[in-house]
Amino acid sequence: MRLIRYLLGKIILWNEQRTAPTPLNRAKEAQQALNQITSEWVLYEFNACPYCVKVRQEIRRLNLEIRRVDAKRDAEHKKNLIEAGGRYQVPCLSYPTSNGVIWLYESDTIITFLKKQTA
Ligand SMILES: N[C@@H](CCC(=O)N[C@@H](CS)C(=O)NCC(=O)O)C(=O)O
Repeated sequence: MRLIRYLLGKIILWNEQRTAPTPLNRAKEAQQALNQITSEWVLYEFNACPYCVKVRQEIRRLNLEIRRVDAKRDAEHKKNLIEAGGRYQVPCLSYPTSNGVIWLYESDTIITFLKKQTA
């Protein structure tokens, strides 16, 4: 079972590389402004989670700089996700607002949010 999970993980990561999208090209100033906005955003993820891959590919395509943390291997990030986010589920995007930090779950919801921010 462990071996199957290991091999599946390898295939997921290999396929992620194989299908990596070309990043959008924007004007330097626009990219800098966007980088500033996303500088405090954090994506909680597992390395070989297919839902996380989906979000990572969209982050690549949209050419966003978003810090990624491993919520499986790193106990501190795992704890933070559960306690502050409320659920141990990845992907989860956390970002600060004037009303506090938002913890956004569900890959499709995250992707919709990312697209909106860059529209
Ligand atoms: N519907 C969710 C599914 C996410 C999901 O199932 N994530 C799995 C990892 S692939 C998870 O967080 N599992 C929690 C655990 O393993 O404890 C999405 O699209 O984001």
